[in-house]
Amino acid sequence: MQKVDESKTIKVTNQRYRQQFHISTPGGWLNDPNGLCYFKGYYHVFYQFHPYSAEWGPMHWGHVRSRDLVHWEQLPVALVPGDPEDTGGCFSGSAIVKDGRLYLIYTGHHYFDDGDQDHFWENQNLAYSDDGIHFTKSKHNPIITAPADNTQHFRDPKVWQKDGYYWLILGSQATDGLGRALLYRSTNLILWENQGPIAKAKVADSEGFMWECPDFFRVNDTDILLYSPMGIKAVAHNFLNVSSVCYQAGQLNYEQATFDHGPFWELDRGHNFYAPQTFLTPDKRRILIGWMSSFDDPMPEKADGWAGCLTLPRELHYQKGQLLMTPARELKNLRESQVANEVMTLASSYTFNYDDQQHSEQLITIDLAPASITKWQLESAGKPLLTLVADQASGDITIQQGDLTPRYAKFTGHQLKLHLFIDTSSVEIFINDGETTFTERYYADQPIQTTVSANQALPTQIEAYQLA
Ligand code: DQQ
Repeated sequence: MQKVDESKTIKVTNQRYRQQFHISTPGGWLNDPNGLCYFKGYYHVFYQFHPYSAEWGPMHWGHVRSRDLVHWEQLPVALVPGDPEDTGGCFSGSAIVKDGRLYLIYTGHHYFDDGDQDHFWENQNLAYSDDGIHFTKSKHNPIITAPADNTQHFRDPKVWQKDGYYWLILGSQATDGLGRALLYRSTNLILWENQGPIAKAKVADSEGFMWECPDFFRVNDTDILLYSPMGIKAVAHNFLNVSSVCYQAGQLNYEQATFDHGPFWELDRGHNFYAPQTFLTPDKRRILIGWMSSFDDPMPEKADGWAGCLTLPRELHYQKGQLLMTPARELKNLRESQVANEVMTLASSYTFNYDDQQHSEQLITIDLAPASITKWQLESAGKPLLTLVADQASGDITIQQGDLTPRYAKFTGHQLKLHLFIDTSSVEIFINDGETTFTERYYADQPIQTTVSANQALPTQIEAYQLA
């Protein structure tokens, strides 16, 4: 395998936006989470990584591991591109443990030699490791090449095991220009049979011209296809990011390779969420981690030699026809001390008054009344950086991030429960037990203050924790 040229890697020059408890690079660019798994006593997370600049470039696989899903240790780069089957990049993929060995299945990206970045082809490859640190690319590569009815978009394998077979779902664009998810089957991870598409867009503008980063898993007796479609045009308050994250719920018939599924829904309603991937913990919880950005987001941290981070791990649940995300229970281990615990009537405004709000967790439960309008705000140097407004009468939740256009969600019920994780340059907001999430970045050059307010007196409970 090629090696990273350590003399050319970019270094972090300013700590001002560095995250405290989110996975980010030691310096350089990060995008999708890859290869989420549990192997020999560690959780492993890999990520799309460009170590030589804070911009996207030839993709490597960066690597961290953790004993507890909360504290992460950087490891050497796992995959370096430039070998014959990944000349232009080691693109996204996934991991599986077989016979005590950790396997990575990833996309080899290749450019045609004409200088046009849109002129490429892709295949799928295998690498393995016995210690979970050092990886060898398989001599069998490539293990999958694109079928005849596919365009150049053919990437992001997600692998799992069921009923004596390995299964794999791939992001694809059919030659008719529509995004789809292709199912493959294998007995040995090397030879794969194409089972055909299990789901496909009907119209590119409303369902996507390419489905990136597909994932397929079962939660609460329901099969979920999760994917990141490109090219869906905004409709009212939906699909406002440059690319979306959607899911469809149903039942997969493995023998016939047919997926009987319902409509597709957007997963997270925030500005900064893309390309998530899931895995199963040893105690069988389905955990999701996403990229907390997207390609067109402003990222002021680039000036400091790094770019992008991953979301916190989130537990998935499927209830009442909806995929819910809640913070992984392990995140309680980040709590250092309780800094607020109040039962009160929220009359106009409450200001959190502990010191380091930039590394904290807040839980706010408000009993709503007809026509109540409640607001949570993060500001710095007198300037609002994030503002969330919940309007009981319309059922609208709106979030404003700086000068960007707002994002929206709907809510119902008599309570508004906000669960927030604030890190140096991000806020993840879990609403009403995971019915809605907003994933957001912010950039403050002065300490921040957070407030919650209402247009009328509302019974409210507030808890906050300093996070280490
Ligand atoms: N990012 C990877 C691709 C994937 C895209 C390249 C999604 O494999 O489709 O960095 O962000």
